[in-house]
Amino acid sequence: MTFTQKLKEIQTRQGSLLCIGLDVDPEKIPVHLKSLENPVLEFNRQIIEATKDLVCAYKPNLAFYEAMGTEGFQTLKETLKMIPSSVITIGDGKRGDIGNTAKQYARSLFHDFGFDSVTVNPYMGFDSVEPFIENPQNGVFLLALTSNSGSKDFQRLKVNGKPLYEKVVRSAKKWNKYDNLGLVVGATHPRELKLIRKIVPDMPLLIPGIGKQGGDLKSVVRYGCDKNGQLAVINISRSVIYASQEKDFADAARKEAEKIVKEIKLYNK
Ligand code: OMP
Repeated sequence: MTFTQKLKEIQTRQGSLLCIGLDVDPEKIPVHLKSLENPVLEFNRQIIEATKDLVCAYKPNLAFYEAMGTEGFQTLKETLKMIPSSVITIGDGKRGDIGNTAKQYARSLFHDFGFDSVTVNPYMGFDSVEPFIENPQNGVFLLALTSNSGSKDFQRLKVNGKPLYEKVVRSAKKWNKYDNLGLVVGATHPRELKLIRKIVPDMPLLIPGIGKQGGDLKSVVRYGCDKNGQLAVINISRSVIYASQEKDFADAARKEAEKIVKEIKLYNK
């Protein structure tokens, strides 16, 4: 089964397009956890326990774990063990390097950590992407049009009359011979999201930027889904995992996730 087929199956079974970003900042976790041996791991355990029936994916951003040094790597590995196989994991490291080095990144993320999918920066071209996509079961989300304001600096520049991000989208479509390639499109660009979905009707789109970054959920659902109301993976990190920074944080995260799932269903009719 290819990554895209697996994603569809999981989204159907879970009845959800929501991806929770496990972007855990030790300074933001509730005080009562801070005396534990590994507060971040306990935080993740409780968030996962409280939300695992509401999501299609979890996306730990590697930066938050790398910033904790050796212990962070261990925490990430332990966190991955807690995520049920009924959902997808996305290792968000936005890697990108020459083929020989990319091979090592792919080995680390897919074999050592065991992620189902990863984010990759396509700026260095096909040979930097190839090592990630050679196994159809491994999913790859290429950065196309990112959610941040800096996305205009390069991604929107015109190349032969078309914006650079569109070139990335069309190249990804061509490279997708194993049905395991997807794209990252920020929720902050609804018009472009619609256009991108038209170019790639059958590819997964990872869509971050809802919540703290101000993206609009309704347009993300309307424009980001495929014809069956699937294949959009809508990521929300801070506004779910820090819905409360008190003892009730896991309950609060669940309530927030439930609210979002309900809204997605409403817009996805
Ligand atoms: P929140 O803004 O807290 O929901 O977090 C967004 C998450 O998505 C972070 O892990 C970002 O690094 C990631 N992200 C973006 O915010 N914008 C992008 O364009 C791409 C990503 C990503 O690849 O996930």
